[in-house]
Amino acid sequence: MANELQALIFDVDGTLADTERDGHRIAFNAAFAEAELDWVWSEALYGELLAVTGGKERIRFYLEKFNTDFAKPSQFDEFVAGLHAAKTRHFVAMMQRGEIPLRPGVERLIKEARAANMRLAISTTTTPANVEALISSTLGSDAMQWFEVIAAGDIVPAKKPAPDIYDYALAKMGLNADQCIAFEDSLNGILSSQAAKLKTIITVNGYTSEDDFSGAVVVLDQMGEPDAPCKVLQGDAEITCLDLTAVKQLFQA
Ligand code: XBP
Ligand code: MG
Repeated sequence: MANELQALIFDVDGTLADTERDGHRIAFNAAFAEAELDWVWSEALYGELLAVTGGKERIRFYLEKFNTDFAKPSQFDEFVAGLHAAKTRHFVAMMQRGEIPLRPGVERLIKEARAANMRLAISTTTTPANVEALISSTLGSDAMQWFEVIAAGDIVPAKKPAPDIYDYALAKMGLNADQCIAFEDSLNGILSSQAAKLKTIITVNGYTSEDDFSGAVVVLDQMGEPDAPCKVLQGDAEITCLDLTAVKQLFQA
């Protein structure tokens, strides 16, 4: 018999909300335009850039692989940090304007878990200000308090797919991996959660539906709502709406 489930640990980008294509990508492009760079990240190019997590890391990857002719300024680290700070400013403003909603079922599951005194945490590579802006604008100004740990961004040097951000969240909560379950949407996400030995539920999105999720406890198209069911894409669970009972069953299976 496995341990009793103590905590749900959520990834943010792609899992809580579809932030990549219409959020982060747009914010990067706005920062590039503001800096008078002619870089434009199309939807397709951004899909390739998602191979690398972290915005600063993604900018460097773009220059290494897709824009090799760009003459790097002498203060390159500062240049990247400045671009990324502008991108964060744009992204936060977009979230504050409520441009990206939570994915189906996310608010329902988080509220059900809270009502059941389940412990909640966030584990993400994105910048803390982005998490705060998304959570506050969608769940309310006090909702950041619902999560006892917000493990985010540069808090650990090695971002996903490294396990470090999950290890950090577990250590802060004083829990072991076999007492928690992770929610992810991408290959880099599940590589990270599984390297931290966490069982992982996947909800795919447009950029990640072809990723290899062979180790997931289940792969769903979304968490679903009672009147708008989810689809099971991988795994033998019969789930039409990912509620806390279903999460506990997946954890025990
Ligand atoms: C999310 C990311 C992040 C965002 C950008 O991955 O890869 O890098 O795209 O965030 P995950 P910053 O969902 O696995 O956490 O620009 O703030 O770094
Ligand atoms: Mg993600």
